[in-house]
Amino acid sequence: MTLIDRQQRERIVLVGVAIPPAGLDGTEASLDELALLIDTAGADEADRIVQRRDRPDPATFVGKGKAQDLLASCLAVDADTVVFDNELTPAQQRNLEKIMGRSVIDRTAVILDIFAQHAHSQEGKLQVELALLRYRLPRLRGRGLALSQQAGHIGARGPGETQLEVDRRRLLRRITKLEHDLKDLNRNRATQRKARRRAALPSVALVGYTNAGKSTLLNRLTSADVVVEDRLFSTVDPTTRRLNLPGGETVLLSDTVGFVRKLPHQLVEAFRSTLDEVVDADLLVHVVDASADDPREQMAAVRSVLEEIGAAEVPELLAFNKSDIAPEGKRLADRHPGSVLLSAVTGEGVDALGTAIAERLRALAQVVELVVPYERGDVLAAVHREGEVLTEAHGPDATRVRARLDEVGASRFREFLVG
Ligand SMILES: Nc1nc2c(ncn2[C@@H]2O[C@H](COP(=O)(O)OP(=O)(O)OP(=O)(O)O)[C@@H](O)[C@H]2O)c(=O)[nH]1
Ligand SMILES: [Mg+2]
Repeated sequence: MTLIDRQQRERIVLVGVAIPPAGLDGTEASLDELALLIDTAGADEADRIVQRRDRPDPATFVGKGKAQDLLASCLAVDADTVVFDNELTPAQQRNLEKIMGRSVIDRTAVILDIFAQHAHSQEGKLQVELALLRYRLPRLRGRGLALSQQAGHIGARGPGETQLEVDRRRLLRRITKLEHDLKDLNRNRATQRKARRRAALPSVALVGYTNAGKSTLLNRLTSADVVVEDRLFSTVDPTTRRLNLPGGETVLLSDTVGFVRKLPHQLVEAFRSTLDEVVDADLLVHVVDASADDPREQMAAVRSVLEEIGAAEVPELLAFNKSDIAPEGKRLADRHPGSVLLSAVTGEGVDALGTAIAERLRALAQVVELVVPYERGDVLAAVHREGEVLTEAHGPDATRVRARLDEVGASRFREFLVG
């Protein structure tokens, strides 16, 4: 199921192509991250090649000359695999493998590989497998005509059908099965979410760049025992815990998968249901590693993933973490009004975060009471859609609703408010 051989540490040549608007600096930074990713996947960087191009070569991504340089580098360092930071089309990948005589993969494959290693829950495993198969499907290649001309088992293989078609069909069948199984699990998850909403507990999701300290913070806040590691994508399976805030309120706090630059869209698709926890949250705590080389770039990467999954509108509270090892932490926090500076390891600032979460939630939602006449089913539906209905009682000619609404909602339904 994996793409990188873990029996031994493979030697890898990294390739980054700067295509405008990306500059060489950004490409180097992205390659540094790719080096961390392949290290997490269990391999070592043996060499790296950077090129600037206006557009990718349709056949080989890099130009002809650069492809020869790349081959020379592979031979010089005795590389096992070449990893492109840019996403390759199946045809480019095939052509490059022919030239290099070794496997050529891209960043997407590396990330999928790490996820495959780290998924433990049933749902997580299915999601990763689905993402991997969708990545593989267009990359299936024939095993040559010789195989395809062999007589198949009677009934199993039609005349002249190639091994490639058989493989393709098998893959497609598996994909359909996975989609089906995941749909069942999704239904469960949606039911759980509804139950939580009925319990009327606000939900808060920890989001952020991979390795920012989300799991450490969840553990610190709720004494959960989520795995914490100094490597990328430690968390693939989300965990939710109850958290009691300083003001006495209880909220549900979820840990989620970390984000990274260029998170593969196959993964975002496959993890849709997990990521719905983020989309449906009342508040996001965006955890930022204040000790990172470029925290602002990581924040931008996180926000672009949030946008991609449709969570751009969810209110966000910035939490600058690792204050114990980040000399720049204070300056960062000052530059972002309303943010909190903390250390999930030493506990410094963690209480302040709890207070900030409670304040933000209070500002976001107030519990109001409405009386909606039966003929205004439209209003009742809108309240359900926009707010969180806590109780509903049916009188002789109207419904009495207690609901949590934000300020905008509360003013929109002004004429139905009571008390
Ligand atoms: N010095 C310091 N290290 C921290 C702090 N918070 C987390 N770490 C370390 O940062 C590393 C990553 O922490 P995790 O909690 O696994 O990070 P994460 O955001 O859950 O990462 P993924 O699940 O991989 O996305 C671990 O080695 C932690 O010990 C902190 O406040 N200070
Ligand atoms: Mg984690």
